[in-house]
Amino acid sequence: MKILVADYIYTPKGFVEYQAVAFDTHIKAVDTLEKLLETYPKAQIIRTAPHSVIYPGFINTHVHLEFSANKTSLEYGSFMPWLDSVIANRDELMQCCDNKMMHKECDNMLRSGITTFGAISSFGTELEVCEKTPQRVVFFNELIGSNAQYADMLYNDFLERVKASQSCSKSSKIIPAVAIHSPYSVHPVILEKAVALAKAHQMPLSSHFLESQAEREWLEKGEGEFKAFFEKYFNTSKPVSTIEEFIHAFDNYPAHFTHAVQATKEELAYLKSRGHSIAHCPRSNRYLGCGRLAVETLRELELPYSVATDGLSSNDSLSIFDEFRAALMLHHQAPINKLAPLLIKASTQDAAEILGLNCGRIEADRLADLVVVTLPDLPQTKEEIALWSIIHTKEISEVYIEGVKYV
Ligand code: MCF
Ligand code: FE
Repeated sequence: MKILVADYIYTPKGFVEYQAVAFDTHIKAVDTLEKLLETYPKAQIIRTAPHSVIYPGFINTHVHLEFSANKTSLEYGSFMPWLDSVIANRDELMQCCDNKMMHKECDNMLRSGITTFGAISSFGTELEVCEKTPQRVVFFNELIGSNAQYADMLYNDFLERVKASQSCSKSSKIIPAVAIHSPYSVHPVILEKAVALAKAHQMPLSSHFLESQAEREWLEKGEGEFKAFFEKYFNTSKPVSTIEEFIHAFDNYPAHFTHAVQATKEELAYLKSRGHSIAHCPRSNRYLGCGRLAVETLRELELPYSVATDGLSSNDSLSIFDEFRAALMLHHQAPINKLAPLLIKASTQDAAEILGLNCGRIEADRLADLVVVTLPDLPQTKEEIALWSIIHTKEISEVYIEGVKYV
């Protein structure tokens, strides 16, 4: 048994002062050190540095580790030129991206306080790294393929990858999951099969959704920048689904939709009514010229959302604190002191609930995934702790996953 003592603890009831957390693999209790010692007299006491805050480990719900080699290869600024540059550079980027590189990015995530991440896997090449990393990994096997002719072959390849991740799940913290690439790139027949598979095995399910204006124009009218793209690469000039058809494919099983920047309020309200949620990637959206997700509308609709970095294919780091700071800047109209605690909640308890994980909250019986953030000085009020944590944290001071210390 360990007892971690800090000036502040972020609990579901807010920040509490002068308390401590008792845990082994799971959290046992949150109380004063004196009280905890009465119950656990032999526990190892760990005292954190002054001005430290204990948070639940952060959850980065959406990252593409396989694209970690990108620095300047892909074109940022606008979605279609970016997608063209992915097609042109993908093979080389994959070749350069070895286990060492992906392992380093997992370690960077760990040092930013990420104890769980959702790995969107296009090819399955990061499986070994995800098996070995200390973090819990929701391993999202990606299904892609809009051409009916190749759909079965692509679906079978996807099934093989799902099976491989299922066999790893016994000896690691891997949780097998399903990712639909997007409404424009997945044929409705295999989309339906994949959603049914996720439901049958109760696997987390996600999809990129209404990321760019071009995507919306293509799905609605079969026009715009995507038209030339599909004509050039796939010899087709009609989208495989409408927005409505795509959304309805998920009617019977909740999914985590990434981006949704171009979704209307009505569409978002429908997603809410079906128990879905959104992954918000502020830097990716900005770098690919996709616009700003109206998080205030999500709040109004009570549509749950998480915060995610996306991959280095559309970002400059996989740090969750870098992402929080970017979110504070992107949503410049929002009162900063209100937004900061919402981002923290989105990346801990909301993300855990969305992915069906027993972590993300510091309370009894949750997995002991804990992160210590040390502020450079005393916060004046408890209400400011979230903001100071986001502003000042480049690296966290300590990380525990299922009670084991990794940083
Ligand atoms: O989330 C971003 C932007 N939207 C779509 N896809 C990706 C993102 N980052 C990487 N991708 C991958 C995606 O998983 O790029 C490929 C897919 O494998 C694009 S389709 C050729
Ligand atoms: Fe993505």
